[in-house]
Amino acid sequence: KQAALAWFKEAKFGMFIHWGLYSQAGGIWKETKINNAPFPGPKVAEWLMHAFQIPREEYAELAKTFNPDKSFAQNIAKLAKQSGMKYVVITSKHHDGFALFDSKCSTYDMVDATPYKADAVKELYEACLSEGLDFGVYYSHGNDWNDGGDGNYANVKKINDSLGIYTHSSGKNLWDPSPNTHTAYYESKSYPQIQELIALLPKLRLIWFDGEGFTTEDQSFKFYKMVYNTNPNILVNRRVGWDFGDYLDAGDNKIPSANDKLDKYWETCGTTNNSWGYKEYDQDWKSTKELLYYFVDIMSKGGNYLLNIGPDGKGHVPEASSKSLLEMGEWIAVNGDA
Ligand code: FUL
Repeated sequence: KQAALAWFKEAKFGMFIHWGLYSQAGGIWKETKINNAPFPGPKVAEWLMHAFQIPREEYAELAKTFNPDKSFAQNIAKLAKQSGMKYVVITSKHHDGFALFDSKCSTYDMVDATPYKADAVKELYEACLSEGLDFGVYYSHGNDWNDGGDGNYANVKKINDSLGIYTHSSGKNLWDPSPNTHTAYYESKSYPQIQELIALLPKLRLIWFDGEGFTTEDQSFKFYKMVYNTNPNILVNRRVGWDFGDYLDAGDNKIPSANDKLDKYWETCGTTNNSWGYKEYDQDWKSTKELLYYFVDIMSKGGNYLLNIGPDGKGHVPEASSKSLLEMGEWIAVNGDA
């Protein structure tokens, strides 16, 4: 993977995009802000289904109105380019289980379930390549609140307990779990969707896995190996689980201190307000100066900065964040990223 890692090291600054069915709700469900949601867990907008424990069928209704502007891909690719970024990583499937690409093994996707009827991942991929940007996908393998078989949690916990292995419960759909077993979900959806993405996007640079807490060592290794065997040029992040990733991350919005023993290849992913997905009422934006401070800090320690945007349901990027990103781009054009 040396060539792929050399690309990563050189790329330095990327755009993270959290976008999906939840983007339409903007962090508000039936007039209640997610910060006041009744159930425990993260209060970021993409956790809408979890925070309000929305039944799967009811949440899936959001697909019927998910119809972004056709220009979303060009606009976002252009924004990334002008902001001095070298690559883009979009949530091809977040924890809610909905795929933004045309999946053959599930109908819970952009083409089969929305009035948009087109493959949003492929469209963004093409727009990025034509801007000279590289492309990666985020994929929540561990968590899938629609198909993830979290109803099997009790059994998994029993087995793990007998082996002395800790079982994460946070982030699981225990309010309306699919009847699948977790293993059946991997076999019928998760593994095949990874293969689909690799086939769909021949120049894919990286897969940003997430939700490793419910993944066994064998399963994590299978994901890692599957990517390698299909296209060895694709990088895999640490969150594939069990230390199989090609590079490390410092944690969400975390920058390691200069005294930390830093691995050669690492990344900080960060938000521009306090949510990854679009949260209509969160106006607590980081200033351009603050973002540039993080940028310089990360660059000086040899890391990559994956800076997030959360477009709304139409695919529009909140003005405050696009403005800051463009100002960062102006600064980088003058001062460079090295
Ligand atoms: C976390 C997720 O739970 C968040 O929703 C977000 O995607 C962040 C980047 O990673 O694990």
